[in-house]
Amino acid sequence: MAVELVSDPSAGPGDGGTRLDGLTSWQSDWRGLRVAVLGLGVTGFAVADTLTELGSEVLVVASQAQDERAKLVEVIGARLVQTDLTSVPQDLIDFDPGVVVASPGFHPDHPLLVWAAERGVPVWGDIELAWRLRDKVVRPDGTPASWILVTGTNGKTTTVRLTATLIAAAGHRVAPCGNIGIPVLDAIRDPQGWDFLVVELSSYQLHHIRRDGIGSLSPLASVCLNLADDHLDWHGTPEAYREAKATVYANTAIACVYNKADAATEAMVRDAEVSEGARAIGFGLGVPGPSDFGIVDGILCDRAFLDDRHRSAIELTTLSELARAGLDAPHVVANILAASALARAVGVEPAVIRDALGAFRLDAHRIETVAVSGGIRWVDDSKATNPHAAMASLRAYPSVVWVVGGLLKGVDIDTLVSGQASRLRGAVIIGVDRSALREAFRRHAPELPVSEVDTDDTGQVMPNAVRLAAEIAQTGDTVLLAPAAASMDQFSDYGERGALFAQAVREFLGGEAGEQSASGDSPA
Ligand code: UMA
Repeated sequence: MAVELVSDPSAGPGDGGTRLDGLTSWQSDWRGLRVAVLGLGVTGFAVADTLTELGSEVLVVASQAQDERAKLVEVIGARLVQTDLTSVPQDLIDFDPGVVVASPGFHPDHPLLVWAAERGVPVWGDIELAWRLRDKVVRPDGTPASWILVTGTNGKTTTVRLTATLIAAAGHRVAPCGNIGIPVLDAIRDPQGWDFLVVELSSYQLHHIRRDGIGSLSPLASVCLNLADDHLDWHGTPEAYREAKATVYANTAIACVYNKADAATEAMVRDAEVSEGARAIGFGLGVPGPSDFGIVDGILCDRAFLDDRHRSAIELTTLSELARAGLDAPHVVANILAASALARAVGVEPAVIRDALGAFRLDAHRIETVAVSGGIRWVDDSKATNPHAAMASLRAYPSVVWVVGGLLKGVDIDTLVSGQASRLRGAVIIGVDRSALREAFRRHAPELPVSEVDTDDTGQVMPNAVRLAAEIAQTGDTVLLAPAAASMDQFSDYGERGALFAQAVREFLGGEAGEQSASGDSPA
């Protein structure tokens, strides 16, 4: 019996594998399994809630921040230890867990993970746990929902939303989940059940998935949209970040979708261990080869999922139709091609894709035109939290006053400034990490007007940034908030940063702001 096994040394540290290998279903016997859950954000709570429901013994180890979740931990039947998380609490040592489930943000060198590794206690992420439990609610044919995985440095959330929208338009029940903010464990426990989960995975989540065990995750289709330096403070090196991202393709059953403009993603597919028969499908803004998605004379085409792909292609939609929906910025078109490839891989018809794209709108703070006034367009792309995203955004406009800066997370800003200097009318620096930016502008655009918002004046960042940008902007220019940096130095998140920018623009422009609205606007 499982409960006895827990007190058996074979379920303890160093040899948890014996029992854990058998825990591959919601129907498995999870009772009495001692699980330490690290972190009490949305993930930690979902993990604790799931495992207590299954009868496991759960100890949540979290920081001292008091919030509603901390109060709920005992209600759901778990124990909570609150510490500063810098050392291993005695309660955890006494608890002697058979497995540790770490929240995504926990760095591999975190003292608690090092402690687990030294004791031989397996460490899972929430994604591995969710995969093992994916059959809680099954489809009429008895199988669990199929998983489609989406990662990449930029465009993940938009592509997840697009993919889910396209598949739902074909009449399937689809849950977008994962790093977009909905733990996969919450999706798999939804009683209504799903045909597909479209799972956004961060590099952190991918790092925490073990691919060697019996519970190995096998998606129907997967994509790494692009790869550029990000989260180096967490992963340590670009190679470690790349390695984490590459695991998205492991065990893929039907289609490994990669970016033809990004050789790193193609190499990941080439090196991946995939299921027999899985195909590599490229996407790109150029003319597609056989097995690719691409563009011919303004027409988005599928040249992968048709029998006669060596001589013909299927039309999906056109760039002019996308422009009408505000979806024609090059990086958005790339996301659309990737999402279409994933949707076609699971059988969605081209006509369904065309109609669904016509009705699709981007989320707020993603290359969103907030006003056009006096011939100047004001665009909120606060979601551009790293240089790669900011580059895609800058490339969508010919002449830009760039509002840039925040927390640079250790990444290189120099290349972005040198590469995009020619399209800049000027720049306004915000945020705390400004020396690298100042230096990059001095080196690569010494004549460019560059203004700075005072770091001390946190509440006034955006009104000041908008005022300074307006002093530089001329008719035909775009004032673009694409900070290339995280927001937490001066804002609660990128959403607040973008909302305060939009508010400041509207206040600055007064009555003129309504001259043209965001929807239907499209970048050059
Ligand atoms: N914590 C510590 N010490 C650590 C790590 C975490 O004390 O070393 C604490 C945190 O302060 C928090 C708790 O542990 O109280 C858990 O935090 P967490 O940051 O791991 O995460 P969750 O709240 O569970 O949210 C996570 C993702 N967060 C991160 O990966 C940092 C969410 O992505 C995701 O939506 C959610 O799981 C559901 O899957 C957010 C994110 O910023 C949006 N992701 C990064 C990104 O997109 O760039 C990767």
